[in-house]
Amino acid sequence: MAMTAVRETPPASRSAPDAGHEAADAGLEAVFEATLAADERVEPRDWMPDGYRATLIRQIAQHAHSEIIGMQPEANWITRAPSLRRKAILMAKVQDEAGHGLYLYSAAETLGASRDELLDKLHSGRQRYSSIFNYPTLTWADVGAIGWLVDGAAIINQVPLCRCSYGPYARAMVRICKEESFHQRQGFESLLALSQGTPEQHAMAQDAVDRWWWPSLMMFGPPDADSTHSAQSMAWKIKRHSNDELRQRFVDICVPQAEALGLTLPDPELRWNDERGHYDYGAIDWDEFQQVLRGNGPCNEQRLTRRRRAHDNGAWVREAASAYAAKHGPEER
Ligand code: FAQ
Repeated sequence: MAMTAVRETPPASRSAPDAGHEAADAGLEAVFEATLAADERVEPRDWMPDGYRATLIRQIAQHAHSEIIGMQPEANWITRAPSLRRKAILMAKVQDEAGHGLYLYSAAETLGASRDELLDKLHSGRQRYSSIFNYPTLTWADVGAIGWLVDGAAIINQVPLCRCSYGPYARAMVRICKEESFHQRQGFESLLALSQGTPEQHAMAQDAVDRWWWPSLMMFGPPDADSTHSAQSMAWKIKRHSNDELRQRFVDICVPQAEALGLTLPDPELRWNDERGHYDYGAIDWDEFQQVLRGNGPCNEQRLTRRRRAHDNGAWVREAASAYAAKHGPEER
């Protein structure tokens, strides 16, 4: 929490009360910039530029929607999990994702964007969710591949967000990252069991990795040269690293993990580059990424249709909660 500056009465307006709005705005902006420069947190009560607020709402909403839509591909396998233990683990994981969505919608609410408004934007296609959740889960091994690769990519992307300049988002990310870290390990362990199982199980694990690898690399967003928001978001310390930096970090971490799993990554150009101190990797199909963003991925339509239906089916719960609140008042809730 930023403790050094009093934002509600900035120096400019205190020393020159008649200097007008411009001086007051400049004073507020100076306090905001000083907070960023000191690596302190901006809090909901603080003044912030409109663009900073809008960028955070966009990113946090997109993130929250991803967590909620991201429940669908894995929930697809709850009834078909191969054992009671795997089923219990998967149910807990999917519930965790719901919880992440709720922390994030709450963080967005502190910026003045209500959950109803954000859900409405998701349902009407005016806000995005991550491209990765538009791919199907065809076999049980996909659940392991999602845990290993998708949660793995999420961690790489989200650990730096624990240092995001906006306090409520940064704090939500701390808890989310702890849980994602657990998810990633369960995915790895599940894939390892398959990889070391029968030849059919091994082939199933390899097939899942072959299908999820490239879409996982796309999760980090477009290449830096095409990233419209990165420069400003990094200046505002919302993002701490560029899309390509994080993507590279992910590749570097995954290669030895794939070896430990006894699986290969589907990229013939993947090789260690001594000069760069990183793995080189092949070209990503950015046309496919753009198609998925435009709504033409394999599951876009199904994901949104199911989400809208789940929301409609939950209308009676929202009505009952509101009626209860109206009857009993806030103190009894
Ligand atoms: N999918 O200028 P940039 C999870 C859009 S993890 C869809 O680079 P930015 C956990 C972007 O919105 C997944 N759209 O954008 C889990 C922008 O379009 P706009 C969620 C994408 O924001 C695991 C345009 O492209 N994680 O859910 C994607 O600076 C397992 C230009 O891009 C987060 O959201 C994409 N992959 O950087 C749950 C993390 N990439 O809005 C269940 C927080 C880019 O102008 C199961 N978000 N776009 O119309 C971020 O860190 C950033 O928003 C990036 C994109 C890095 C995703």
